[in-house]
Amino acid sequence: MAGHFRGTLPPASKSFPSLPQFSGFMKPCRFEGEVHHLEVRGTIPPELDGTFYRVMPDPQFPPFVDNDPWFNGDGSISAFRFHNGNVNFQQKYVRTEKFIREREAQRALGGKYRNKYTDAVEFKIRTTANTNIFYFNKVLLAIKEDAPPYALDPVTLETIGLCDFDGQLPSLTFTAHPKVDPITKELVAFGYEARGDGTPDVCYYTISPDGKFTEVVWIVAPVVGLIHDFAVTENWVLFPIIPQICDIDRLKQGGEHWQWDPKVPVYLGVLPRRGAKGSDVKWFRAPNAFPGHSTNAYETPDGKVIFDLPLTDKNVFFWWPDAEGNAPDPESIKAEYVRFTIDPKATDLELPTPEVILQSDMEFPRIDDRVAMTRHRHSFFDMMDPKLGTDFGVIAPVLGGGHPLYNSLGHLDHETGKLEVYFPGPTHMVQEPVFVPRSTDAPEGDGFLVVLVSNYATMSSELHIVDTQDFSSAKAIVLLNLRLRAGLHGNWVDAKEFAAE
Ligand code: V55
Ligand code: FE
Repeated sequence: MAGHFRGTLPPASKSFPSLPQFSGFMKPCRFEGEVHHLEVRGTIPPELDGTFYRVMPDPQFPPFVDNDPWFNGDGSISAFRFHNGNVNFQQKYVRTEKFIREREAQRALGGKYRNKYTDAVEFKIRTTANTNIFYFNKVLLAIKEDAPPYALDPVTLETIGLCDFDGQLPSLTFTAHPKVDPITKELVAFGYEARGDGTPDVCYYTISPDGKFTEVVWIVAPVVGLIHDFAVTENWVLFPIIPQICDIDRLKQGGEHWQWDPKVPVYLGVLPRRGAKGSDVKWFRAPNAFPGHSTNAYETPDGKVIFDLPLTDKNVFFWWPDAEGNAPDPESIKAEYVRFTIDPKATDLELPTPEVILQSDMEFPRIDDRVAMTRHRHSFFDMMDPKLGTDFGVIAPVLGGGHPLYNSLGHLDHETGKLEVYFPGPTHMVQEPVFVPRSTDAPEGDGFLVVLVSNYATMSSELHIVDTQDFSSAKAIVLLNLRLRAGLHGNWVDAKEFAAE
């Protein structure tokens, strides 16, 4: 086999390694198919008319590299289609180049996470498309931040092909966290390591609702760090850099893409959203920490930018340690909910200490996307609070591992400071919620959360439907009778959006 692989390729294994990320609930699922008319406990609100799409990393074949992390699995898309109180389920892998060639070869060919020098063959595009599934301009985009998206048919989940936006995509990469402007319907996005592995180049772009690239700005980051999520306001774009650093020589030697660097600050790039030059970017700094997913950002009347997100001083990606091999105990990683107030015009590049808006350990924040880029009053997120009554005795033996764990959902009213908590049950862990408004003109935050839940007593996945006006219990629990692994991101696409086209 001609390729980059430097050693002797080990024979193909028919079993997954006995490691936490391949054990218990994390055993690869690998199921493709459909189940119609899922069993429902309770009543699905009739207002829910649309599809909840989500993606999970799910390796098609056992890896030939050691200790392959959760993040390196092949992207598998789940669709839950809601109509008239009924839910149909469908699941399909993204037909990436890697997936197709591995199926032909009947074995893993891709090597380590984001290290092409460890592959068994040379790929044109080696992405797993495993991080987000996002509806834009009539197609689903299955995205991982190391490559362009793959376009999928929203109805059949069939892969249409790699999406370079008719040749307009200027960057080799595309963020897994693009943002839609709810007013202009533009897609605002970027790629980092945009000129190839280990390059400090970031390419910022805006795409019109019908798919034309408008703004394109190339900027240079102060370090080759991980820019997983970002934030957009009416007039500004923010790029937070996680201090996980890429070194091209380490990659060439077959090492990890990322290494935690406790000496690198959190850089926050601030760029004018429209009409900017690359040199207009300002790189603000905060002390070393791990900035998590962006809730949202918006501007105040006096021209400041508010940016809410989880933040922890620990390396959340504990499977990529620092140069000395140090990584935190996963159970010690707790992110607080913070608010940065940024003056984009400031000449002092040290950011003021952010305000802690919630001390509970939280991640995967979501808002009512109708207020994106403007002031949000409500946010919804995953929380871990062991005091809520999780039965770790039941869960621990079948948990597997290699990913963060959250046992509840939070709803923070940012105006009153009130926190509400939804607890799905003592043998349950939650994935990322999505918010669905009750109606087109419902007030901000009035609607439903749809969340995929892992039940470790039944070893099956469930969808919980929670009314944001009543966090005491779920309105409906949809039983899947299948075990889906820990996933990353999902989105709701309302039937009205399909109908509008
Ligand atoms: C993340 C996930 C990824 C990745 C980089 O959640 C960052 C963050 C599933 O893959 O490659
Ligand atoms: Fe993410």
